[in-house]
Amino acid sequence: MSSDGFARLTADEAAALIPDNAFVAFSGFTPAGAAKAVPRALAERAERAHAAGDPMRFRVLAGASTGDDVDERLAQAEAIAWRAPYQSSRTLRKQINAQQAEFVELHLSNVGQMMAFGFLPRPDVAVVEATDVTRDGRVYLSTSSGVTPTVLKHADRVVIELNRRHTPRLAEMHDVAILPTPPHRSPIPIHNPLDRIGTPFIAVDPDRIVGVVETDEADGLAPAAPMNEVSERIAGHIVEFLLAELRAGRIPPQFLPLQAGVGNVANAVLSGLGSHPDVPPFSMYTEVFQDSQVELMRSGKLLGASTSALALSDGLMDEVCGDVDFFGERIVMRPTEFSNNPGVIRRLGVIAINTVLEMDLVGCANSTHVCGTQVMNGIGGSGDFVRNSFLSILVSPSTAKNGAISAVVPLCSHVDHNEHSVQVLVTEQGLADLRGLGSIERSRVIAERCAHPSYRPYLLEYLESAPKGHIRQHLDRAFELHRNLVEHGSMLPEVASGV
Ligand code: 0RQ
Repeated sequence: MSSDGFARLTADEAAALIPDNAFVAFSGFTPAGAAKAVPRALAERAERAHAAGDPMRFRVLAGASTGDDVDERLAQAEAIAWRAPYQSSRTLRKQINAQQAEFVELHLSNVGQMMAFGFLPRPDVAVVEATDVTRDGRVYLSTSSGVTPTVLKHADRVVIELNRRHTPRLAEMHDVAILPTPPHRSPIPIHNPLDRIGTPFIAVDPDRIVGVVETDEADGLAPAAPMNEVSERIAGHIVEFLLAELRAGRIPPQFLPLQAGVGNVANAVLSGLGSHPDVPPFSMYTEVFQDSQVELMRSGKLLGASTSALALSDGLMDEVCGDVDFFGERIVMRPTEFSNNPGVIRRLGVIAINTVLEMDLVGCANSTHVCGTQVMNGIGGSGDFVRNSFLSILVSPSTAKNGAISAVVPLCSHVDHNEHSVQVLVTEQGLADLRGLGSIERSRVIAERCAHPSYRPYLLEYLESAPKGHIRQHLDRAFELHRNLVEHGSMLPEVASGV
């Protein structure tokens, strides 16, 4: 026994406590704070069971995507039967699209309350990475919060991965609270991104903690990909637009909190805003704190950030964890039901910038399904922000796969965000401000400003030749570009027609 009073287990011993078909909840929001040693051991155990002819698959939940040790490794072991609410693993994606694993895609803000309402089962086992656990059951989380507080509240049994790599001072960034179920809710008292409403730990009944596995491992996030010309051009359009809004007085002089999705474009927008002398210092209310934000915070341009995870590459994580005196008062890590809370996002007036796969002439957008059938990652937190933000900006390169795919299509093959929520669409070609436009005007602006020149004439012809209606659509041609792609490997009309 150690000073905290909990049994020390090897990862194999902890994995042996998890039976076939168990509902297992892992900590993690991106690779940040994800369980590591136990899911690896669980994958090996499943492989041994399969080799012996025995079934062994699990229902898996985490805050969002995870590190490779959870989704990728367990999927390689063919050990995931069911997954929610989001994933980004290549192997698991293939299995979901081949219907070998079930995938329940959810708005991330909803996951905790769906468990609390009984809409999702209670986890049989929670495997949670922490920096500390006390004899009376206080669990101090590591580099993410996600859905872990709710999972710890509801799981039958808890295994702690005590990761010595992360400083216990991460507690200074955590603000843990759990929403009560209706009718016992009251307004959430977050009036500024850095307001704190909870405690730095989660209190768990110590009798449910079945053991502690000691680890010493980094989250293993790779550094952000360098910006490219397309993302810089998209960022340029957004920065210009936001500055014009600021000058017109529609964005107040102190600016408004930003949310930016993951990836290249988000990095380019943040660095564009960060280096522009006319943009005042701003704050963020977002779900992941990423590499580009560290330097912005150091420079004083980023005043503070509310997030659900520190999704930082290892070197920058060391920098942040090594200077908690500076970062501790500028970063608040919250459970996703708060970081992505629709009411708080609307109250704060968040400006949301998210990436989509495709956008259509109606103003709808698809974040999740290629050609309406093949899931990429999931809706994640994008819906929480798109629907509730002060300004909702959706971006995409105008083409994918070397021009074979147009991101602007007559009708999205799957809709995650509809025209009632989407306000601004941006590609490297230009920016379509859809606020106040009727549907025909909106369609023209999207085709003219956002479509790639190789697809623009097709889209304009499609629109002008369509039967009149509040929305113009050719019911027989709406998916012609998608059919071209499936049948000829390219959406390009001339490839499809053999011209
Ligand atoms: O495929 O990697 O094989 O080349 O999709 O596309 O352009 O690299 O962009 O990595 O940002 O992903 C929407 C998936 C975009 C992501 C999506 C192909 C393209 C490439 C990836 P390859 P890019 P990204 C976070 C908010 C939903 C969740 C969310 C996502 C691959 O942003 O999952 O927003 N979003 N969370 O070639 C077929 C198309 C395609 C296409 C691109 N139309 N058809 N393939 N690709 N467009 C909120 C926070 O606060 C963080």
